[in-house]
Amino acid sequence: MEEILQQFRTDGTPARCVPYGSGHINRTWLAETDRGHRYILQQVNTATFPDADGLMRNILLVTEHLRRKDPAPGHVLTLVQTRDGQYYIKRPGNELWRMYEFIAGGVCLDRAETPEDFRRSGEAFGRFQQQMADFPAAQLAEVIPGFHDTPARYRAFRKALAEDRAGRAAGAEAEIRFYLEREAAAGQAVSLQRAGKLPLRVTHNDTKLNNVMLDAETRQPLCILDLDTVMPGLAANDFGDAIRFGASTAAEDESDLSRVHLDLGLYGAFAEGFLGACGAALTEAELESLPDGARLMTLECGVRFLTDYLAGDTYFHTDRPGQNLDRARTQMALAREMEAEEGRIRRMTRQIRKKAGV
Ligand code: ADP
Ligand code: GN1
Ligand code: MG
Repeated sequence: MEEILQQFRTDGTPARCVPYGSGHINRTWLAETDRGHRYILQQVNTATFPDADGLMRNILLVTEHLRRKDPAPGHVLTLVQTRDGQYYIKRPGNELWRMYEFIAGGVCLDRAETPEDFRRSGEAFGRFQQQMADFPAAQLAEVIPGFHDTPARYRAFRKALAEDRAGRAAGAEAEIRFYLEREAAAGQAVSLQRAGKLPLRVTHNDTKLNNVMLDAETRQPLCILDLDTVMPGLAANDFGDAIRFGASTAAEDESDLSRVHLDLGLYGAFAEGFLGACGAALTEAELESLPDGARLMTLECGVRFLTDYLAGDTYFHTDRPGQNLDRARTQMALAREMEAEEGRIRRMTRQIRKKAGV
C-alpha cells in the first residue's frame, strides 16, 4: 500500500491509510499525509471494469466538463496525478489504482436522516444530468455494456439459475419465482428506448444516496461521487435507482423484512428535488416514465443480487453469508409496495410535476 501511495503527487508523505466508505464494488481508503492533507485512494474493481483506460478517460472527461459548469472547489471530484503525470496506476494483474482529493466537510449517507436530505440528493442528481446534457455522449466508453439492460440482466439470471454453481437455487424458490414472474414487465423501459420513445442521455447510472455528498452542516448538495458508470442511459434509471435505495425505510441488506417499506414521503421529496433541477429538460414520455423507473430499477437490482447469490457471491462485496439473498428480498418487498401503490405514486408524481411547472 505504501508503495502505491508514494507514486501519487501528494502534499506531504502519506502517514495513515484506513478503509473507508460502504461501496459494493471498489475498495476505498482514506489516506492522510504528515502535513494533514487527506486523499481518497481507490483500487478499482477491474473484474467489474475491465477497460481501465476507457473508464479513467470517461472520468477525466466528465470531471473536466462538470468543472467548467461549476468550478467551486469540492463540487467536482478531482483526480490526483502520479509523479509521472498519469491519472492512475496500472499494476500487473490488471490492478487499477487512483487517488482523489478528499472532499472535506461532507457526508455520504446510507440513509436519509430527513426528507430534506433526500430532496437535496434529488436536486444533486437532477443537476448532474442537466450539467451533462450538452456533453457529447459518443465520447464516453460504454464501460459496462448493457449496464441497465434489464432483459440482459434477466438472461444472466436465467444462466446462473441453470448453472446453480453454489447449489443455492433449491433454497431460494420463492425469490426465483417472484423475479421470473416479473420478467416481461421488467423490460418495459428498455423496450420504450429501443422503440425510440425514450431518449438516451448522459446519466450517472448508480444514483445511490451514498454516491452523493451533502454539506455536513447546511445539507446542501456538494458533489456527485462514483462516476465509474457515467454512460448513456435513461433518466428513469437515475430517478428509479435513487428511489429504490433511498426511499426505503430500511437498509438494502436488512434481514427483517417487516422493516422494509417504501416511504412515499421520501419518494415525493426526491421527485421534487430531481424534477426541480432537470424536469424542464425531460420529454413528456420521460416524465411519465419516472415512477415506472423506480419499480423497474428495483426489480433489476433485485435480480442482480439474486443472480450473484446463485453464482456464489462473486460480484457484490458481502460480509456475511446470505447477504445477497437478503438484498434480493428487500428489493422484492419494495417492488411489491411499488406495484400496490402504483396509482398513488403516479398521482403524486403528477402533482409534483404541476408544482414544479413541468
Ligand atoms: P464504490 O464504487 O465502491 O461505491 P465510491 O467511489 O462510491 O466507491 O466510494 C465509496 C465511498 O467513499 C463513498 O460513498 C464516499 O463515502 C467515499 N468517497 C469517495 N470519494 C470521496 C471523496 N473524493 N471525498 C470524500 N469521500 C469520498
Ligand atoms: C453497486 O458501487 P456501488 O456500491 O455504488 C453497483 C450498482 C448497484 C449497487 C447496489 C458498478 O454500486 O449498480 O445498484 O451496488 N455498481 C456497479 O447497492 O455494479
Ligand atoms: Mg459508491
